[in-house]
Amino acid sequence: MTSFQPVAVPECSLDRDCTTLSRHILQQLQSFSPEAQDLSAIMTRIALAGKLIARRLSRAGLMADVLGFTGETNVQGESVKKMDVYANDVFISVFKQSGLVCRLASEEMDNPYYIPENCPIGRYTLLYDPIDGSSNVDINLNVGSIFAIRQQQVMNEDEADLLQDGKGQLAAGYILYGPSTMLVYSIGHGVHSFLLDPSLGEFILAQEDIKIPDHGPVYSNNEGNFWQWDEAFRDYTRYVHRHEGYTARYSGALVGDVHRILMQGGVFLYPGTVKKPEGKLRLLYETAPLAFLIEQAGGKASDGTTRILDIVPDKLHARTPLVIGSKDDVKLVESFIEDRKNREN
Ligand code: AHM
Ligand code: MG
Repeated sequence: MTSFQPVAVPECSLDRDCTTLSRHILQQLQSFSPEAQDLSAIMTRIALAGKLIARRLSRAGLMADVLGFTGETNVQGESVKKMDVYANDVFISVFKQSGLVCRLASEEMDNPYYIPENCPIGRYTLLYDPIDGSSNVDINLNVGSIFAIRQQQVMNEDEADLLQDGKGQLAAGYILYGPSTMLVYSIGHGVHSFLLDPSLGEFILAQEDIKIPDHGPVYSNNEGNFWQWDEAFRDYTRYVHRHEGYTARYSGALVGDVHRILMQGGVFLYPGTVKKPEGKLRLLYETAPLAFLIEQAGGKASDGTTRILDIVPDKLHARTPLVIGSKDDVKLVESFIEDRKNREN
C-alpha cells in the first residue's frame, strides 16, 4: 500500500500567496486606525474597479459594442472611446457603496461627480484617468488606469480645494492592463506592486519597496513631435542619439512606459509643443499621481524646471509638460533646459 506523502509547500510561497492588497496596506500603516482602514477599503475598491476593467478588456474583441468611439468629445476636446465611458462608470459604481468617497474627479468628466449618500461622512476624493492610453484599446495593446486619493476638505459641491499641489495626495498608483494585470501603489511608504491572480480574483503582492535605478538606458518620448518641441528637448534628444547606452521605447500609453522606467530606469518625456505649450498630460489625473509614485521609488518628476508635486493647477483639467523617471536622467534633461535658458539670457 502506498502511503500519502504531503507535498512540502515552501513557507515563502504561502506567505506570498497570502499577502493581499488590503492586508498589505494595514501592514504598511502598522495600524488598524480608522484612517488606515479607510485607505485599505478605498484601495480594495480601486482593485475591484481594476478587476472589472481587466475582465472587460480581456474579452473586448469578442463582445459587441465594447471597442471604438462613442462619437462624443470630452472636456479635453478628445474623441471618447466606449471603453473610456465604461471604465469611468466602473469607478463611480464601485465607490457608490463605499461610504468613503464623496467626490470623484476624472479626466473624462467636465465636473466632479458627487455621491450624495456618501457625502455626509465620505472624507475622500478619488481622482482618476479611467483608461490611460486609450488609443491602444482597439489594437489589443497595453493600457492603464491612474488614480490618486486626496483628503476632501469641503463637503459642498465646490471644487476649489482640488486646486492644490500634489504633495497632499494620500495615495496614488496605477493599474496596468498588460499580459497580466498589475496594480502598483504608494501610500507614502514606498512603492509596491501586485499581480492579479485570476484564479483567486485577488491582487497578490509581487514586489515590495520598488526602487527605480538612478540611471537607466530608456528614453521614452513621441519623437514625431520633435519639430514642435522647445530647442532644449531637441538638444537632449540629439544627445541621446549621439551617445552609447540609450534605447528608445514608446508605447503610446503612459502607464506602460512609466512602468518600464520604474523597473529598468530611464526617462519619460512629454514636453509642450507649439500647438500645446502646456503639453498633453493632465496634472490632477496623470502627472501628479505618477510623480508621487516615482518620487516614492526614489525617482524624480518635473515639468522641466518645476517639481510636478509643487505645481498648483489653475483649473481642474490643467495640463503640464512631464519629465519623469530616474533621478540622474531627469536631471540631465533639466540641465539642457537650464543651458538653453542661460544662453538665451
Ligand atoms: P489618454 O489618457 O487620453 O489616453 O492620453 C494620454 C496618453 C498617454 O498615455 C500617452 O503617453 C500619450 O497620451 C500619448 O500621446 P501621443 O499620441 O501624443 O504620443
Ligand atoms: Mg491618460
